[in-house]
Amino acid sequence: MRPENAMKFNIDEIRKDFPILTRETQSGARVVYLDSTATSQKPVQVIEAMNAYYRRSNANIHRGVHTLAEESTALYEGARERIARFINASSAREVIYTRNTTESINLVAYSWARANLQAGDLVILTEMEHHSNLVPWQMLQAEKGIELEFIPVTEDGLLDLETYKTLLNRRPKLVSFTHMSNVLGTINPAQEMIRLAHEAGALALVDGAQSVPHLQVDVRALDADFYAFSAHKMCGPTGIGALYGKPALLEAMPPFLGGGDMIKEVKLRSFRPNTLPHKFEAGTPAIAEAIGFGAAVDYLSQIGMDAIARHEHEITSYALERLEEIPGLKLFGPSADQKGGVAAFVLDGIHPHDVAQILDRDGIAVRAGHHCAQPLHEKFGIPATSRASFYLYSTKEEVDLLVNGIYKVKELFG
Ligand code: C6P
Repeated sequence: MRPENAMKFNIDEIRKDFPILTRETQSGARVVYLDSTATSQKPVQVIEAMNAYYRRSNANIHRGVHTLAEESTALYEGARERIARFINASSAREVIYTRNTTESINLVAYSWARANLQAGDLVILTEMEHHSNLVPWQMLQAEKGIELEFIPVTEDGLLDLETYKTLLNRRPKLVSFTHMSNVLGTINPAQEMIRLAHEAGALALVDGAQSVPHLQVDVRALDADFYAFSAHKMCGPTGIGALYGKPALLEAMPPFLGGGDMIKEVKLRSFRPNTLPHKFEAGTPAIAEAIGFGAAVDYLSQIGMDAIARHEHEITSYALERLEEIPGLKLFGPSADQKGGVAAFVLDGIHPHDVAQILDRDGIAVRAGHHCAQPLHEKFGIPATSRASFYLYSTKEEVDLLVNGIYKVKELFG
């Protein structure tokens, strides 16, 4: 188990770990960072771990016997061990380093799905998926003639589980869904959905891009077959993510990319793939980033995922309460009890991009657009939303600044 609550949750102390939170924009406004769903900020502990690696230990991994190569390999593999523990995988060989959630999902689509799915086989997705859990399956549909069905999203931003149960009667081969929506914030009942998928004879792939950073995720308790996530949304660097997979599945899957490090032996006309997890990691990987990823899970573990989730819940409840007071503002997604720290909204008669641009004048960073979930926006009959999102360093004061900023936007547009 991960070490929990080793330190008391102290927001002032936590904010000191994030140097970027004290910077100002060109207009002299202090940055109010409300875009952690796009990417989180990085604490000094992560920045320093990567810095120290380049200053002291930089060398390629798995290739040399010299001191630096051994140190570098130990740091890279040590990070994997800690990431595995963080999601409660039973062993580090079940954790494949990838570039991000997108690549993790593509790994499953290219390796497992191309080897196991045929024309007519059904894959169930949901209407709230990020493009990274839609497009790889659409590509496979075009290539192999698989079928796709979608669990509908209800008006209040939840998955329609009755329809899911009906779809399962069609004996899908795979159910792939997001644990937490990046737009609605909805936390889906992953354990129940996976159990139902298994009862129907399907495997379950979970997009954990938004859940692993914010919730205590236990892949074994969930019984997920595959679980995908990105370091950059959980205080880690960009350029690295992970795919958890059950070892029996990973063992049976063909390699994804070919090249150095993923092989045991190569002849002119053949090769033998390496053991797990290296079989899926071709070429020189993102070594410093893996070390930063390890430092990020150490950081989050030290604070405690339960404490982080409690703090985010408090901030989100407060934000929803305050935003709901604003005339002409419509929020999307369920109540705070069923969602993570995301508040996507539209303002009557004002384009979401204008909202974001005007907020930016006061240093308030929110994202505007379809957030790579275009079909979900279409479902709600809107092209875009403005989205504020919260993380362990977010404060009620920042929520107040957002609300004041929105009133200013309304005034400006009359
Ligand atoms: N969502 C957002 O602003 P990558 O880019 O591979 O690290 O993560 C992709 C991804 C997959 N699933 C979900 C649920 C996500 O939220 C994201 C990334 C960011 O909402 C960037 S578009």
